[in-house]
This record gives sequence, C-alpha cells and structure tokens, in this order.
Amino acid sequence: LRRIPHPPGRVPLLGDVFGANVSTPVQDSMRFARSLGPIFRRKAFTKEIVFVAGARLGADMADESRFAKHVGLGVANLRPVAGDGLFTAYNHEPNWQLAHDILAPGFNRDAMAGYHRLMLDVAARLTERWDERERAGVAVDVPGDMTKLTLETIARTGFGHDFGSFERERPHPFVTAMVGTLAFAQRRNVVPGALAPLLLREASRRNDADMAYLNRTVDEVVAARRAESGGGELNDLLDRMLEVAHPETGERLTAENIRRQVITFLVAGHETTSGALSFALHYLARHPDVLARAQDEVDRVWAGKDEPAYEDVAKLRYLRRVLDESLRLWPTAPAFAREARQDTELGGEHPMRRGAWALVLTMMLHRDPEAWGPDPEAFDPDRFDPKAVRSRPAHVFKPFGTGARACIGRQFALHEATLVLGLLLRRYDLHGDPEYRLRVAERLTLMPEGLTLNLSRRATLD
Ligand code: MNH
Repeated sequence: LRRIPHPPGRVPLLGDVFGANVSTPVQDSMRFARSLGPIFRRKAFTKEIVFVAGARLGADMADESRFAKHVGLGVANLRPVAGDGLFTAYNHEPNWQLAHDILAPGFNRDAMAGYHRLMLDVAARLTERWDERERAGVAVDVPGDMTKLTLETIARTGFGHDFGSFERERPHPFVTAMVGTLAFAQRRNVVPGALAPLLLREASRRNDADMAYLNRTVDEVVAARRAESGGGELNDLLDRMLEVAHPETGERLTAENIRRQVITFLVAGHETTSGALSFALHYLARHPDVLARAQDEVDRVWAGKDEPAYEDVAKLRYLRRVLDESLRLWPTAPAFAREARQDTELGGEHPMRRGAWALVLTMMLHRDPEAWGPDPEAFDPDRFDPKAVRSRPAHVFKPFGTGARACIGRQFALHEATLVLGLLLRRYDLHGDPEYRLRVAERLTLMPEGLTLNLSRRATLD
C-alpha cells in the first residue's frame, strides 16, 4: 500500500479531506487521478480507499477468477433501502443467485421484444409533450423529461404500473424520494461512521421518510398485482417475482425479498438510463456533424415506417455508437468496487490480500490514453466502429460493470435509449444553448444539470 501514491498534505485524523468536494466525490477523484496516476489512495478521516483509474489495472480487475464484486461504499449504504435485492446483495447471499436465475429470462430476446410496444407508447407521451413545447417555442428540460420517460418505461414494462409522470409538471414523489436516498447514501461515504448520527441527524430523518415512501409505493404496486384475478398473464418482471420458482430447486422469492427487488428495479431501471439519454442529447446538440449523420441513418433505416419494429432498433448502428461514446465519457454509474477472491497481485505489482478491494473509476478507465489514444476527452462516436473496437485491448469499456454481477438490464437500457433517440432525431432538430457549460450532478449516479434544448420539428416529417 505504501507504494500507492496519495494526495500531498495529508493531515493526521482528517486525512485528505481538504480540497475535497463532498457533493461531487467522483469528479473530485477524477481530478486526483489526473495528478496521481493509474492507482492512488485517498483517506477521509480513518477510512482509506484505493482507486483504480488506469485501463491496464482496470482490465486486470475484470478477471473473474481472481476478483469479484465488492459491496461497499455507496452500494453498501443502499442496503437499508434495497437489502438483499440483486444490486446490493452480497455475493454469498443465496437470494442473489435465486433472484438472478428467476429474473434473467425477463431480459432475454423474447421478453425484450414484448416490452417494445410499451416502450413505444411511453415514447409517444414524451413526443406529445415535446411537440407542445416546440409549438410554444420553449426549451425542454432534458434530464427532467428523460427521467419521466425512463421511470414510466420500467414501471409499465416491468410492473404494469403507471406513475402518471407526464401528467404532472414536477417530478413524481417517487423520484424525489429516490434521489434523496441516493444522495444520502453518497454523503454517508464521506462522513465517518462515528460522526454520522451527529452530522446527518436531520438528513437521516428525511432519509427515513424517503425510505418509508419508497416502501409504501412498492407495497401498493405489489398488492395491486396480487389482487388481480389469475395473475401470471402479463409475464413481466413482477409476475416472474411472484409466480416463478427456481427451475432447479423450486425455490421462490419471499415477500420481503420481492419488495427489495421491486425497489431495486424501479430505481436501477430508470435513473442511469435517464442520465445516459441526457448526456447523449447534450453531445448530439453540441456536434452538428454527428447529429446530421445520426439523423441520416434514422431516416434511411426507418424509412417508410410509422413505427420502428423491435428489430429496427438494433439497426441504428451509428446511433448506438453515439450512445456508447456518451457512456464512455460519462458512465452514469460512475464506479464499481472489486475485491480479491484470494491473495493476489493487481497488475503483477500491487499485492492484495483476500478480501482487499479497490474502487474502479469507470470514466478514468474510459479516458486512459493507453487504451483510447492521445485525445481521450474528445467526443467521437467513431471510436466504436468495429475496426476501432478490435484494435483496443479487452475490458477497457465497462459502463455496465463486469462479470457475474454486471448489469442485468443492459439490453433493456440500450434498446430503450436507442429507440428513444431514434424517435427524437427523426422528429426534431436539436438546438443547445451555446452558453451552456456541462455541469454534472452526482447522487451515486451522474446527471447533467440544467441542460435544456430548443427543438424544431424537422421538415421531412408531416
Ligand atoms: Mn444496471 C448493475 C450500470 C441500466 C438493473 N448496472 C449495474 C452495474 C452497473 C450498471 C455499472 C454494476 C454495479 C456494480 O458492479 O456494483 N445500469 C447501468 C447503466 C445503465 C443501467 C449505466 C443504463 C444506461 N440497470 C439498468 C436497467 C436495469 C438495471 C435498465 C433494470 C431494468 N443494474 C441492474 C441490476 C443490477 C445492475 C438489477 C445488479 C445486477 C447484479 O448484481 O446481479
């Protein structure tokens, strides 16, 4: 550990807390990565964290035979909300494998094709709203509206529930409570455990109220489904949770675990996708050449279709690269932790004991010139054309994490985001505010702050 650099000016007891910004810990760590290199450590009070920012070391941590997911920091802080739900479960908890096996078929090709219709319906609610804005000549609130869209999408496809997000101006209280618990979990990282009761008393009380609201909401969603006669016909995630037994052991999820899974999917299933869509729209508005090329592709590939069919979405190859490139620069789940399964050496040079862990800074992994070339900060979707991808080392692009605990909703998110971007680009030209400078808000996830766009309907339609 001694060989791993840390910021200068470390103070006994306090550690490296000076110069740290508590509301943007990830962007703060990016700054340190730029001066300290591919691996470094930071200490807040008594807690010391090792950060991995280099592509070579990050790729080494993807070796599943030597490393596994570590449930720590922000993820561990969400345990009071999400318990042993898929995202926050410890590797050894039996409910992880059980829920994984029961729910994974909910993301296979057939299941995804079944969600497509509902995704189109939700997207139509968004374009209705954006048409009104366009006619009124007012800008749209991109992150706000993307959150309405993605919350409705996961709620309707997964749980047959309608939050009515588009029927209200302000965010749904579910979103406010969720953002509250995410921000609280993030703040708990930088406040030492012993001081938490003191420093976070008020915040902690608010967090209890937020958790109670989330629990109440999911209990209502589950109760409504149980009350329906028959059940099991919708074949969505909630039906799987309630009706499906493990194919080998015959085991079922308990009511308490189902509650945890519903919260997990409602939160994990929309917040990060909303950010990904928002960043992509920001970059599209900033890069007229990229926008024109993506619009060209949509016009060509979806020509003559009122609505794209399920198979038409994956055909938008260039638009998918735009999305990948946005997730490269701003992976909306910006870090993941990995622990050693046994004593090992990270990158052949840093000894790690069994159970020792480090935090992979995904966006720095994604900006290492060793893997991405001399200008890694530049937005360039051509980095994801197949030839460029083949010329890069493996395991240097990890917006969805890695290994057995990687994102179960990856295909869902990519299908939804590509579909929606395709529909929006076919319909509108995007005009960003030239004065806008990208500001990124952090609440475990990343979201562009204050991003608005002006729209104009494209002449090719109507
Ligand atoms: Mn998702 C795990 C990123 C969309 C449900 N997700 C992860 C991890 C990352 C991630 C990174 C791994 C975290 C870790 O190692 O600690 N997820 C994303 C991103 C998007 C996303 C960037 C959108 C873009 N995720 C979705 C969607 C759903 C979902 C959509 C559900 C419909 N994610 C999950 C679940 C897990 C997860 C559940 C936990 C999986 C497991 O541990 O088995």
